Amino acid sequence: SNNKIDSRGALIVLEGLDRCGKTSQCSRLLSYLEELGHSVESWRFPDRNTGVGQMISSYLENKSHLDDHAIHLLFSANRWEKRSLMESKLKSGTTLIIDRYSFSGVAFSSAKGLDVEWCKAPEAGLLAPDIVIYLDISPEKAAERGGYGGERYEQLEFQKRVAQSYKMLRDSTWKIVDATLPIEDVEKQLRQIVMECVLKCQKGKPFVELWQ
Ligand code: Z5A
Repeated sequence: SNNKIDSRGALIVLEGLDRCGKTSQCSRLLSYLEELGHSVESWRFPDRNTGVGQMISSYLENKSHLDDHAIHLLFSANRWEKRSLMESKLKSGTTLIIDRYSFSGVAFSSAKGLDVEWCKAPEAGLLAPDIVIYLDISPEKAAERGGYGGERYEQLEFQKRVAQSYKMLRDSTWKIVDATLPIEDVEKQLRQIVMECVLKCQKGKPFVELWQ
């Protein structure tokens, strides 16, 4: 009937600079929701397992060179490869916790000097997250955490430009969380934000698409 509620899973994205703690928090959220009996999966972009993902991985490891525009489009294609699976998972009631998404795509490429609108264009039509949780940490503090590996973007000056780019992408779906707090305190805040969102989506919050 017309009154039927289209219950669905929530699309939750974590964003932030390298070393902000996204990966740690995604796995904690996954366990938390599983323990509560929710259907939930954690994904990450880039998804290095696909054919496109392998090209991205080799680029990030400095094993291949690609034009800035070309790599931008590969990151975007890597999300498009997963779009229909994403929609069917959400419709079947599975919540997705995603480590990086289109905002990383735009923030990193525009930090290299590419035009922001050009960067956004290939993302239009992907599903918009129900919330974006931005784990906020200064580039200097993030660098202090150590473990900066040899990957392409792991340099302080570049991370400073990425932080600036992220700032202009913020909108009403964003929650900014202080990522310098102890890991358990960050986790506590995230649990609350995520549960609220999961409940809204169970009540049939409509899907929205990015940037059109
Ligand atoms: N990229 C792009 O250009 N375009 C795109 O479209 C997409 C991505 C999707 C690879 O991403 C690169 O691709 C990435 C952006 C670009 N480059 N950079 N920079 P990736 O996902 O493979 O890599 P990453 O996300 O940058 O790195 P990561 O290792 O997964 O970092 P993390 O998830 O933020 O952090 P973590 O592993 O959870 O924590 C880092 C360390 O800090 C670790 O030792 C923790 O124990 C510690 N930690 C965590 N939380 C805390 C707190 N609260 N206090 C103290 N210490 C903490």
